[in-house]
Amino acid sequence: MSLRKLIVNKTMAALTVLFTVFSSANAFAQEAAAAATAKPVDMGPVHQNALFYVLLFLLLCLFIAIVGKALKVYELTRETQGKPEGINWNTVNAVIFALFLVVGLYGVYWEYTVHGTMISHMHEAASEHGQRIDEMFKLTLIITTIVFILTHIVLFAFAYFYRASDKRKAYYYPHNNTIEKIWTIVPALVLTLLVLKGFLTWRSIFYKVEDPKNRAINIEVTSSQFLWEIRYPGTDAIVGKKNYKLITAINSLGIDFKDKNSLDDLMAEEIVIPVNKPVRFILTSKDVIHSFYMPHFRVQLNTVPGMTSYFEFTPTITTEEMKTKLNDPKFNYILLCAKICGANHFNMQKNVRVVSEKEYQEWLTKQTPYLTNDLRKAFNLPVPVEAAAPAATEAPADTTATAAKVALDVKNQLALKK
Ligand SMILES: [Cu+2]
Repeated sequence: MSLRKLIVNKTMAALTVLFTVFSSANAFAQEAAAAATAKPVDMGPVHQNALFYVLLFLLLCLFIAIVGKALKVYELTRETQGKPEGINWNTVNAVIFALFLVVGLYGVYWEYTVHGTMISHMHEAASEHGQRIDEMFKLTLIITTIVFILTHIVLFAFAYFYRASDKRKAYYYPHNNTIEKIWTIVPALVLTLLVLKGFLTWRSIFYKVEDPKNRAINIEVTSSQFLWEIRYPGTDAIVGKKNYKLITAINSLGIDFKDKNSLDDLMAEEIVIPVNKPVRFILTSKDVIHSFYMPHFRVQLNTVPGMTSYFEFTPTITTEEMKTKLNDPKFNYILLCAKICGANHFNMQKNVRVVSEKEYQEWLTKQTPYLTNDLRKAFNLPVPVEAAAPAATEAPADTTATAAKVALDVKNQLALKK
């Protein structure tokens, strides 16, 4: 069979296939239209099906393959007829490169304007060190954006202007020491500056010299699946020791009450901190790694089981000031977990309130001590008389239940000592 006949046959076959596809699609469409008028079909959930997208992708591939084949047939026909090449693929590729550049740069612009505004939802940093972190973010973003745009313009414009052409011959240019030096030294310098700035910022945040006149308030935060437990130090300003071996039903943090510093420790439902005073968070975890994340203060540090980490910072804007600044009466600072730690990870949230020193002191007096009467009994500590009296008037069933629990805890403690 001659090539010409083969092509004619192929063209005929392709046309037949296209005709069949078109007519059957038409028939399906008519059928569907008939069905639609008879009984409306709910097409809503079809978009939620992964198979729908797989089929859509395959259909797209098929479409591209058909177009490709049709073009190939066209090219071969021209070749057999002795006509010059119909499509200059070098130009096509060059134009696609140029289009890619324009569309890509528009995508960058779109990202910066649409998603970039999300950065402004973070508002200004509400802590001293936060401004330094923001500066670093901005500087890095500016430098990388400039480099990104320039290099991409050069990359794609080069592919467009220097596409293969019969009119010119490629120039052999294998090596240039000057260019090599420039593109090695310039990035090295810029990166060194960025890393150095990052290093110095890190040091200024994590290696503070303590000012004895302005000591930080210690607050202990313990993470577990899926909650934060917050302990304040009480009047002695020191949070007492704890030991995971002492964890029981009534002592969920495993606090060691043999340590005198533990006796006045307070438990809080929310984090309340005074403005313009340094606070030092003592971070631990009971089960997996969580991440202590307070975005408005630019604070984030992992809480790791088996080790204690610290984050000290100074909040600079009270919650009330922020509410007026943002004109948002519902605004609240927040503590989140920034580590995907399990199924209810999303639930690890706590309110954070920044208040005046006076409000802070008032709030502190209202917090409940960690040391309950049950715990006093468990640790063989004297139970205050006024507290012991109401317990006696309790329903007998409750008293026995509590007594049994205490006995069990004492047993646990004894077992641990062994
Ligand atoms: Cu978590």
